[in-house]
Amino acid sequence: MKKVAILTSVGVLTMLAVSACGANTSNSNPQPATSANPAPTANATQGGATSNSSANNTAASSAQGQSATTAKPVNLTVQIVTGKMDGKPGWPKFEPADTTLPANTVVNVTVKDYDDGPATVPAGYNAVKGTQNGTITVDGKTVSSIPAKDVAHTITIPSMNLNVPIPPKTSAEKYATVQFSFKTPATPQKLDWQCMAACGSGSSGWQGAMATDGWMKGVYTVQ
Ligand SMILES: [Cu+2]
Repeated sequence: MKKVAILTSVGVLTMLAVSACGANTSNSNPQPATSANPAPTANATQGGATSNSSANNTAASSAQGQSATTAKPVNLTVQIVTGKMDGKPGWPKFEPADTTLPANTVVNVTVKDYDDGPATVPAGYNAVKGTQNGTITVDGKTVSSIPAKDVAHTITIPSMNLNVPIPPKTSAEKYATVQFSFKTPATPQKLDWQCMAACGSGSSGWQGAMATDGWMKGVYTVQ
């Protein structure tokens, strides 16, 4: 009796997952179910919601339960270019500094740092925080922090308690590669990020690029 119930619910979940995928590819409107169920908007963008209202309750709960495994990660590649490269000497720059990310989704970030000089960070900002597993990879090697003297830039999102230290490139490489993953919040919002390594201008190093949107700070819009 119990076995039958489990098998049946697995079957239902499988069918829902299949139909959800079908709905996702055939319907580009990302929010078909907001009127029926306003809470899981993030799930709606994953294709968890079907337009069939009779299946709404089950669809919503199955999408919730499966979001960890069925939500498709997205990739984000970010370059850190030097002032020489971006035509504004002394102004290193993240490209892009502003971007849009889906809610409730794992983002696989690849940072290519062309900058070869370290900068001073406040205590603690050499440690990794808020990523999946609490780690990053630097040129393929998994670490949970880098030496403070080896930090060139950071990607720091205070509202998520996320901090990713980024080392300068070595003379042997074209750029340093840092990779990490993090999960976006479930609800749409703007995530302000800031580099915390004093790589700008002025006596503190916190002016110029550090204080300017689009250079060492920006906004990730979660929707
Ligand atoms: Cu910086």
